[in-house]
Amino acid sequence: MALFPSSSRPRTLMEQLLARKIEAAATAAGGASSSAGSPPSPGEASGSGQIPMIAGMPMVGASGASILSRLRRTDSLDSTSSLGSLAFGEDVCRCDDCLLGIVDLYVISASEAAKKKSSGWRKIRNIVQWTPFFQTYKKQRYPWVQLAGHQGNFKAGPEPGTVLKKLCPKEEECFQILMQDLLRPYVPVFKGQVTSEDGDPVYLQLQDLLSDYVQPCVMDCKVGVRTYLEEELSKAKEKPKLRKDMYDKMIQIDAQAPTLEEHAAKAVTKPRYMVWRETISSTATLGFRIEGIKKSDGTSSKDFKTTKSREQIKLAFMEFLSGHTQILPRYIQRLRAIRATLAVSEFFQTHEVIGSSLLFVHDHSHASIWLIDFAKTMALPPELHIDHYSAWKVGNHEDGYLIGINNLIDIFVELQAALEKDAEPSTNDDSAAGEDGAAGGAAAEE
Ligand code: I3P
Repeated sequence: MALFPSSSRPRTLMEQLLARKIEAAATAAGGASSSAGSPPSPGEASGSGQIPMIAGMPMVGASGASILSRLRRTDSLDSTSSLGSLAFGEDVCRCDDCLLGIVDLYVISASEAAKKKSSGWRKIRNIVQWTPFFQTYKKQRYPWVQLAGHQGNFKAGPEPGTVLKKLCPKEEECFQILMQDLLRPYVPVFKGQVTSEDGDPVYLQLQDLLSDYVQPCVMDCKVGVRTYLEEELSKAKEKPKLRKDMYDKMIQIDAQAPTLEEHAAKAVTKPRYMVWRETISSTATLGFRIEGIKKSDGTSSKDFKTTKSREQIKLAFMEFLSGHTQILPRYIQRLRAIRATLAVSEFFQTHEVIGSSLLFVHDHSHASIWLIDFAKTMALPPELHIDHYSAWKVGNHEDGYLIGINNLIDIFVELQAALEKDAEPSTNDDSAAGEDGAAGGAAAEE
């Protein structure tokens, strides 16, 4: 099956990256991917419908448990083990990671499923950027992909279109405060906890952010100049823990990056890895980075670890827009509304926001942005004030969140200005066109 529809047009950047990944996967994984069948072509993917997310019904305590008990528990929740999933008797993974498109590849293994009486979802990391199967929701089929976040932390909700996120007490605290804060319209609605009958971990039930979209494009951008907590840093100093997995991820990108000692240990500490990740991406310089993008044709990519310059980011944003450039002003408007609300939000004034993302979602007719992921968002000591903009020094808790928001707005505005300039009727007077373009850009900044 062809990876991409045959056409005379050149492959886009994302298609080239995906093709490279598929070729590598074919070599590396061999039979693994064949057990899942051939990956769907974007042509097939584009026949997909909505991605179901959170419907939102309170499910605390007994009622939640009774609904959960009807579900088939399929796997461990440990993010380092195989993927957990609550299945509805369909051969699909319905976890939120998958819904949001942060994945790698999930395949179902019939033999495992039969042996373990589980769905046998098996995770193959970093092989291809779409899943080899389709979910069915409201009689629509769509490819199951995922963009970012810890694998295994999310489950499909007990009712179609709901999502459960593994409970993190700090994140729950944030959601509770956010539900009373001015930021409430910009975060998924928190519907309470859901507990399983057999003592399985408790989940947070969150609003489905994609349910109103048809074949949505989804992008996850992690905001802030720092992605680790000060406490992670101090713990690592007290008791350095070497991470082989992080060393492996590091050399995959740049074999020269580790020091001689790190090469000898074949391991690095987490803060060392996190700081390195920040500097190879746009986190350290622009205060945000792209974690993953899923396009409306069903293809997705997480290959943005070295996307650092404004130009690289603009290219990625254009891929994300997938031709829906009419959506740009809505994203700019929403980002400005978020910035204005952050300025008056008590939550924002009293919290250090680390590792939190903005989720961009659009289809051909509408678009929105939400603040998501608050597991590393911490209440500041009462006497401490941060402006989310000043440079971070150990102890001052600055997160650079507003640096990221400002740069996101600027970059979207620059893209809009460039598109407007391109759309202007061509003129023989090049100098006049240049001046008009500059004026257009300035106007768009207003
Ligand atoms: C991961 C990313 C995550 C981080 C995770 C890293 O690196 O930085 O934000 O989780 O740490 O492995 P990458 O994106 O390069 O894969 P936290 O933000 O929750 O710390 P982990 O492996 O300790 O979960």
